Amino acid sequence: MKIVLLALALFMVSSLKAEDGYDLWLRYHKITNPTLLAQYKKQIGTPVVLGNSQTISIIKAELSRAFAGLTGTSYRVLSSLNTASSFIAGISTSPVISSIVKKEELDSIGPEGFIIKAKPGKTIITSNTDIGLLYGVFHFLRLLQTQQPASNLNVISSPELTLRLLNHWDNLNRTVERGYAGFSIWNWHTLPDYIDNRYIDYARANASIGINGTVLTNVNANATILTRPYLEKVKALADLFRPYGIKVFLTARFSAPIEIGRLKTADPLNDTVQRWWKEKIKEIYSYIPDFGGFLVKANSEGQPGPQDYKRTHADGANMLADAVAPHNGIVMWRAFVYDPGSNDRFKQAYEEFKPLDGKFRKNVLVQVKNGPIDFQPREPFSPLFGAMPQTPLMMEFQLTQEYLGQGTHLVYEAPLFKEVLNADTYAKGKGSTVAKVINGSMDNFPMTGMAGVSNIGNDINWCGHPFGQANWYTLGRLSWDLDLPAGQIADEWIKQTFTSDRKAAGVIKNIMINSREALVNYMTPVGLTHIMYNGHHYGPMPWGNTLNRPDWNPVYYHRADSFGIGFDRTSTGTNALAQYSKEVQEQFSDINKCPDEFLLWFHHAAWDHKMHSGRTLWNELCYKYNTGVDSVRSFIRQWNSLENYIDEDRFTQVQQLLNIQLKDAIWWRNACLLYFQTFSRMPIPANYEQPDKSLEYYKNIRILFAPGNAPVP
Ligand code: GCW
Repeated sequence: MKIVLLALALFMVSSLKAEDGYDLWLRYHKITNPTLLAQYKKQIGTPVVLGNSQTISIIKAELSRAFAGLTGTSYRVLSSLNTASSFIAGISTSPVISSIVKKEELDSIGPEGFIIKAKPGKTIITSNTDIGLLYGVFHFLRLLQTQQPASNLNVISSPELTLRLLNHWDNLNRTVERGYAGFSIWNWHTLPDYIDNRYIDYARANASIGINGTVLTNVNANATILTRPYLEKVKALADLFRPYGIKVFLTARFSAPIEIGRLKTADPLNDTVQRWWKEKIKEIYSYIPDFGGFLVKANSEGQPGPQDYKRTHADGANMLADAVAPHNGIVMWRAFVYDPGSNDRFKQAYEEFKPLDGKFRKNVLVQVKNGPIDFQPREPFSPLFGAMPQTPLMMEFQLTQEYLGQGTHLVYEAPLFKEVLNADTYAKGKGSTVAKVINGSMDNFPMTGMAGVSNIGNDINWCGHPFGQANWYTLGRLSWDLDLPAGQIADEWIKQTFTSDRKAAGVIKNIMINSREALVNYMTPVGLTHIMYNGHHYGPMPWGNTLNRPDWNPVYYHRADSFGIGFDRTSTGTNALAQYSKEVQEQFSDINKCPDEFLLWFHHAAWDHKMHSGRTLWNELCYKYNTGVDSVRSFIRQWNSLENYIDEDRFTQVQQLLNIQLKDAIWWRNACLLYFQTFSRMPIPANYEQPDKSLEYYKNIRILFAPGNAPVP
């Protein structure tokens, strides 16, 4: 018996080939369940893909690769029908399709949607365009990879948002601002002549989850990208990405007319400046006829912008919008601004943008970060959502984990994204969720979007931490369908990326689903925010008070004193709450009703304030910090139970990273509790682990070369 078990264990281990993560969620490993395998083989039968274009060739290649991997049998994907054709993919104009799929169905899916119909032994995938067909094919392959039944399907699907984008904060010298996965995947030096296979795999991966655009360059922009030699490089990428349905966008440095155009000004109302941009944009379109347009960070953190000339954000955005409009381009203008004009950084984006509602051209979207401050572990939704009914607002989430443990912590972000999307703005009564603001349904906008600040670099596994890929995957899937539950996205990703073993997949899902709350607990519980280390933002620095802008210092955010802790944003404080609708204000303004997880976002609460849990605020902090640490311990135990289910390389990699995460969680807990204790003067309850080092020890920790913090060239 023992020998049999040992042999079985050895077999399991040796059958799991080392994986480096490069294949992402497109591994196409062989289906081991014999019933499913037989069903899939029957559905595939003799596959045919109709049509003739680069995209169609891509579809054929993907299907051959996937079918061979999933079934262990090689397939030739044919180009024309015969009587045996059992799997048919083709756009709606093919007669065989129009005889099966109803016109109303095709009309309902728009240019990017798709339809899949299957009955035993027959599968039809169709759409109105080749790109829609590509999405449909990837959807079908996802069903197979996640081992769903495939012999009885009636899928009619189209994307909820029109712009589903990655924002790369990649510099031209290949450093990546807030990048934790190596250098930029864009090798500007060897482009346009050298085409790295990664560019193609990047496009495949994005297409497989419906991402249809990429902003190649950092929002802290360098005008050089707009010069001829660089446009040739951009063109090479755009040509590669086009057949995958991916449009290329660039960041526009507002002062480009001065820096590369030798003008004296970049004033958006100046004729010469306007003419310069028109010419420049014409040149861009001569290289890239379907260029998407610009993403702009202006008058924020030292970036140039229209306010340098006493003009508004609308003046700046409209000038660029007018120049790209004849080419069908768009402008995404970021609302991430916080010049210290008011008494609370929370309020600044709203104060600058709300008055501009209705003043932007039709081809402008305002891109808003999910929260009012900056991608913290937990923020209330930005009060701009619901406050600009005449302006399409797009969502900006951060996939790269700048404030979420960076490249070493396992944090699945879908629960964070869903929390924001489901938040109710009450802008038009109950049910006016953030999701309804950004999907355009509340105010009737045809152009909608969501962007994720990319976590991709040139590390072999793309995202550094093996679980970082899940956040990229989430961006694609959620921007296609905002209703997808975090759990379902995790299920899909785990099965495709790691294993479809039910028990193992369940364990991984449990870790993922709880990971964000664990991080909140060991970093910033009860509504604490922005108490990370200066500059690189890795590790705790709640005592930080040395930077010359007050709103860059942690003490600005937590305001701890002998009375208590937290930022009073009610009417007795900065009254930032007034930026929300009445109903939202009511949820937060009463200190006794405010949900515990947002307490310190809105109140300066006494150390002995009674929480909903029944504990005092101080004891709650101690409890939460310890719970966060315990959660990571439990992640480690759970992960360790998977040794026989995951290939050794990825198993060990995650295991080591989880150990770093635990060390960091303990560092966070001890440093924060010891520091806050200097104000509360209360003991850490004896039932918790006591810090084994002094506050001085933690204050003296220096992480000098944390990644992602390179100065912008
Ligand atoms: O959170 C801050 C980051 C900056 C970033 C900025 C932004 C690109 O620390 O690195 O700059 O946000 O979003 O513009």
